[in-house]
Amino acid sequence: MNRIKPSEITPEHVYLSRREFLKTMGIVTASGLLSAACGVTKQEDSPGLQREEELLEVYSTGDELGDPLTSYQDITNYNNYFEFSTSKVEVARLSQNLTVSPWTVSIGGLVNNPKVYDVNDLKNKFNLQERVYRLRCVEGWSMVIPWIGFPLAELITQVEPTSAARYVRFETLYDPAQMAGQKDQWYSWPYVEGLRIDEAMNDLTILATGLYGNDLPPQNGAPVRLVVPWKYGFKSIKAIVKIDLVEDMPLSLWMNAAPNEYGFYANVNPNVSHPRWSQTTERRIGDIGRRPTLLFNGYEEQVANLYDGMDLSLYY
Ligand SMILES: Nc1nc2c(c(=O)[nH]1)N[C@H]1C(S)=C(S)[C@@H](COP(=O)(O)O)O[C@H]1N2
Ligand SMILES: [Mo]
Repeated sequence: MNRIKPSEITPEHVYLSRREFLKTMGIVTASGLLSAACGVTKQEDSPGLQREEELLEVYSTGDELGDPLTSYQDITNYNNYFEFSTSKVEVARLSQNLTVSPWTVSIGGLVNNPKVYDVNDLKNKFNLQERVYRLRCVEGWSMVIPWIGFPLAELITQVEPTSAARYVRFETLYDPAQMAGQKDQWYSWPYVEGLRIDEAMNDLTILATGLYGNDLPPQNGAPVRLVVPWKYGFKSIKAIVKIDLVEDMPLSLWMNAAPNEYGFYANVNPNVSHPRWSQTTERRIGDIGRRPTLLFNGYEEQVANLYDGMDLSLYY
């Protein structure tokens, strides 16, 4: 979490309008942050104002490339979540009644110390942090999202993978009674995704439990989802119930559905086209026009070494 530097104190009128902005998003109430329990920052002596200022600072700074955060409204009303709908603008409404508590996540497979966590224990045990990441969907749109989460590496270390473990496999809840989209026989439910173990251990890879200072809403993957910001958005699997350390490369839902269109690696790469469209540019939600897409979604410095010696043009 960034601390406010004196040189960055916001002029009061700007501060007040930002506060109004957060209020309309439900982030701030008259009595302070709604997210008091989220654990993003330490409880201080003057909780309300100080913590608001810290969040306002993060939220007004945008990402490290200087682009503003996508609005809470857009992040929570333009969603890919095929368990509920193939229409991005219908997901929010159709997912509102998903039961997200109680919720357990089991972590097992090739490990010495398998665990089953209640999601609240995950939130208490691991050190929740604010992470502002770009999300680039394979369809050619993108957002900048302030997640709350913790490094997946911390969880993996807890379960002690054996030397046979080479990949991590993630699975979404399977419950067609709640997720009507899972009645669609075209897809092999539940949604499955995977990472190589070194990708999973990279510091950028988080399990997210919140955004904009609050718990995740259902449409964004509550109560816990993966976020892998240098890969196309479909890798960032929502509503996770099961994580397994495995020996063989997992077969994801998208690899199974359309193997010539969606690969295992799915690293954001403007130089490798999707079979049906170019990936050189993207539309940032809220912007007019398009912008260039960046190799590894702008995280080249942090992750390029994971792919040393690989011909990136071969691994869609
Ligand atoms: N279980 C599940 N996870 C999923 C999806 C999905 O349909 N089901 N869609 C993916 C896609 S294509 C994208 S772009 C992101 C969108 O995340 P957001 O709605 O939080 O922006 O979620 C990913 N995770
Ligand atoms: Mo996506």
